[in-house]
Amino acid sequence: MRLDIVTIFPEYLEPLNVSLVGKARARGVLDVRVHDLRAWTHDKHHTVDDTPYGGGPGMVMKPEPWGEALDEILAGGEPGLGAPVLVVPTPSGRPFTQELAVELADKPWLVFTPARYEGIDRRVIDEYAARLDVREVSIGDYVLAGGEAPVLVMVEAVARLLPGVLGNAASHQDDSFAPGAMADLLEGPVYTKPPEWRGHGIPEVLLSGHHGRIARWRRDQAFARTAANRPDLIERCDPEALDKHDRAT
Ligand code: 6GU
Repeated sequence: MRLDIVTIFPEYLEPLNVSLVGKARARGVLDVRVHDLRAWTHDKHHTVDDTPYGGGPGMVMKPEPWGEALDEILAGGEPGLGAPVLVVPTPSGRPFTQELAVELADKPWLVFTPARYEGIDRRVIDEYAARLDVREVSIGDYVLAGGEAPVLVMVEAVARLLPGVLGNAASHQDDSFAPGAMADLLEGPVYTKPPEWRGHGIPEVLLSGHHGRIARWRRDQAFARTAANRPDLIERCDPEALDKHDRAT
């Protein structure tokens, strides 16, 4: 998978050299290219922003550098790659979900345009929406100073779904929010050695060797955690997915 990221803070994307994403890059599974938007400015101060039409606070990112940057990146696709999906991080976008991560993980090429200030001149999005699949995406209901942290979030969520990136293919089968996993419940608690730590033991059932009872216990824990932390997920889940035991809890 190829990823292009255009930003005025290339250093902000350094974490993409570390851990899971860093290893996927080193192994050639991911081809990540970080570009400095200011390379497509032509004035002495490398200006990327200007005051908003209609007045109001803050600054807006000028369209010309984005247009030149995106045109050059789009023209540089290898044969067979086709057109990229353009992912525009913005608090006004559609929610980023596991479902969208799964959809994006199937694309050969993604281009991200993390913005600063009050965002990018709308004409840039309109221009490329006429030619490309453009997704305006938010990572949650809070406001960040820029789209770089959301890009780190989205790239990690997508990269771990790529074939061969996670050590164990089964390890995302029952992720919280994985489609169809554990009937959309959050994951429950996990334990490892030692069997006693600071006076805390391990739930007996996990030491029992009874796979059926262990699966039942894990499901009950997942249900209890979901009810406590995300009652909204219980309310909108299919009643068929809840058994008698859940409904009594
Ligand atoms: Cl994608 N960008 C910014 N600036 N703030 C956000 C966001 C994105 N998602 C949630 N808050």
